[in-house]
Formats: sequence, C-alpha cells, structure tokens
Amino acid sequence: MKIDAVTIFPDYFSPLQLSLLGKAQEQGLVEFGIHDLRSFSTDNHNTVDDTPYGGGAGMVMLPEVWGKALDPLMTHETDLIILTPAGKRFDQPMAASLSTSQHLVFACGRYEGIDDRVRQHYEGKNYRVHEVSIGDYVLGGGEVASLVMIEAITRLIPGVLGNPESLAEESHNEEGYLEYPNFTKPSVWRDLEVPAILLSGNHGEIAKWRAAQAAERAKKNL
Ligand code: 6GU
Repeated sequence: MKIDAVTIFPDYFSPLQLSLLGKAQEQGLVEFGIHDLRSFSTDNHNTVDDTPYGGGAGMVMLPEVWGKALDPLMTHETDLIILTPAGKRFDQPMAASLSTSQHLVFACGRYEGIDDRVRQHYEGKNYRVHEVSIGDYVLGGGEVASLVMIEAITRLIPGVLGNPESLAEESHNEEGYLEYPNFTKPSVWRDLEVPAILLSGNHGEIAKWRAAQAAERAKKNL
C-alpha cells in the first residue's frame, strides 16, 4: 500500500519510522510519502490560507495550493481522505475497508479547514473522497488524526503484524474488537490474584469466561 500525506507540518509524521509502522515500511508492505503543502504555494510569502468569504473567525486553506499538491498524487485507485471534525466518524470497519485500498492520500487541514471546492472538485472527477473525523473533539489540525488512522489501517495489512492470531482473535471476539481483561506473571501481585479459571487449563471454559468479561466491559464503557 502507498500512503501519501499532505501537510504544512511534515515533522508530525516522523513517528511513522517507529515500531510496527517503521518495520512495515522496511519490509516493503507500506510506503509513505510526506509532502509539504507550502512547497506548492504560489507567492513569495508561501501563503497557504486566506480569510473566509462571508466573514467569520479564522482562516481557510487555499484551493489553488491544495489542487497543485493533490493533482500529481491522485489516481482512480486513490482514496482521498480529508481530515475534518465534521467528517464521518472513523471506526474499525472503516479501518478494515481502507486497509484493502492500493493508495491512501491524507489531506491534513489546519485553521478552519480546506476550501470546500477541493472536495467538490475531486468528487466531481469521480475520485473516491472521504471526509473523516476521529472523534467528537476538536484538534488543531488533521496531522494527529492521520497518524491515528494510518496506525489502525496499516496493522490490518497482511504481514504487518508479527502474530496474525491477534487479528483473528480481535475479529472472533463477540464485540468485534473490544477485548477481555488480560493477565500475566506473577499469579499474585499486591494481593490481587489472577482469576482461577485462567490457570485451569480448561480452554472451553476460559473462552466462555473471556466472552462474558468482554461483554461486561463493553456494556460498562458504553
Ligand atoms: Cl480529522 N481534524 C480536526 N481538526 N479535529 C478533529 C478531527 C480531525 N477528528 C476529531 N477532531
């Protein structure tokens, strides 16, 4: 999978070199391209934004600059993701769906967002465009939201996880991906005992207990 991100803060994406994502890149399972939006600006001040038509607070990112940045990246295999708190909520099914894409482009808005004609233009040319939010709170921009999405999506690409059983277990779980509580050594820690069922060796009963615990946890955290 190829993943491009367009941003005025390329340094936000340095964590892509770490851990699971860094390894996936070394193995050739995913390739990242980080593009500085400012390099596509057309004036001496490297302007990327201007005041909103109709008035109001804040600044809006210029469509001309975004068009210049996105045109060379877009193909009809591309899923263009526009990060905005007004977008569709990102969740595990969306991560699974995007993990089968050939090419993701993350357009990271800052300020009050990107001129809406950027979305209109690429939708009108029959590209796949998704406005996405990662939750009901407001971030300073789409960079951190992109990192969240990239991590959730790339770990679903075959070969990225060292132990694919952890993926199988997530999807077999009744709640989809909300897990049961986990325990490891020692069997007693600060007077707290590991549930005896987990030491029983009875795999059928252990599976039942875990399913019940996952369901209870999901209900409590709703
Ligand atoms: Cl994608 N962008 C911004 N600026 N804030 C957010 C968000 C995105 N998702 C949740 N809050």
